[in-house]
Amino acid sequence: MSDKQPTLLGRSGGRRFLKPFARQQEQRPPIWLMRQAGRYLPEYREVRTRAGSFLDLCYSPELAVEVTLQPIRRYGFDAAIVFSDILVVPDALGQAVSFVEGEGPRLDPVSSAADLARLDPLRVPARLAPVYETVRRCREALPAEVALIGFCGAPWTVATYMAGGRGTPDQAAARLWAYRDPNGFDRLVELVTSASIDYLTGQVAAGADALQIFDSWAGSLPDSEFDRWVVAPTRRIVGALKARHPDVPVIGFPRGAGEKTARYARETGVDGVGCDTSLSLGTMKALAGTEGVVAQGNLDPLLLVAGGAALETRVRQILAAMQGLPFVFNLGHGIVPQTPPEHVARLVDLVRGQG
Ligand code: 1CP
Repeated sequence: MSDKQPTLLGRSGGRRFLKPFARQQEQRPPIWLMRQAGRYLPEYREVRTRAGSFLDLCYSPELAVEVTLQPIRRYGFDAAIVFSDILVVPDALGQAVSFVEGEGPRLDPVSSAADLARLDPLRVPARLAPVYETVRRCREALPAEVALIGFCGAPWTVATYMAGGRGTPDQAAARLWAYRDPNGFDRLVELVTSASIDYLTGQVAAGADALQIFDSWAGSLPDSEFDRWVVAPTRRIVGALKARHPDVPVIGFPRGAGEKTARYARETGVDGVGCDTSLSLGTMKALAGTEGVVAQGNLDPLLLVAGGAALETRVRQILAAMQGLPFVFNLGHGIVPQTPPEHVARLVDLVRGQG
């Protein structure tokens, strides 16, 4: 929004990624990709094997820095995203979290006031200190022109894992809890919201230049619940961050929010909106134009697997539609493991105008 420009102008410096947030959009947009570090890269798989458990990797600054930098070395993206996971917050609160090879996260589900009472916000700073150390070392190691993005999961999305004990197709455990006992569920969301504010603040203090809030399951809530569980907690996080660090852009990624995305942009106070694959280019243009936020997105990750003419055609369409608007090129969701690394190189060339 126009009243955000003066504060965000200060920090863009030479970092191309920050320019759209300062309304200094250049001819070619900045590019980074959600989940740009990960299993599609052989050098990631090598470090992952050495690390032992996935959480050990998240909490080992030396290894986490290495996998954060791998995609920057290979592709020269305009931003790095610190290597961690959205589920380090429940882990830090004291919920047992593990990652089962090939199956994803497993948590001891929380479902009652007694379960909540066992979670302890006072554990969070010490448990997450290694992530802050990773941020510090990444900022030191990165080329000056590459921005560093810190992140957390949005309270709603993190709560769906905490309540369900795993990634679920319909987020039923959290939705049912929210319907049956909204005040009890609110205590869980509040706990995660406060921990997330501390977590993001710690990442900025350690050197993060921008932040992203991943609300991967925002789309599972009906209209009647969306404001309470998606908009309100996100607004609280953005407000707290802005009070402390007005010059650090915050991007929200309300995946699946569809027609509610513009309301989300307006009411949460985010500077940028991550657009999922389902949003039309018309909607993205309206977000970046009328709504006054930076639009980020929204190439289908499977086009990056397919490659070839289909990839090129769509990339050119997106670039043409967003020309001149505040825009960051990204996918509409994370890179999938079967992505051929050479297709990522081709994408970067296309966006940089060398294709
Ligand atoms: O063994 C492995 O290598 C596990 C794969 C993996 C990776 C590479 C997981 C497990 N997490 C991560 C890192 C990660 N996760 C990053 C940093 C790397 C980068 O972006 O380059 C980030 C930003 C995340 C965010 C994340 N984790 C989200 C939000 C984004 C999204 O994809 O929707 C979510 C929902 C998670 C939970 C999670 N962690 C891991 C998996 C497999 C999942 C998804 C489980 C499910 O499908 O429900």
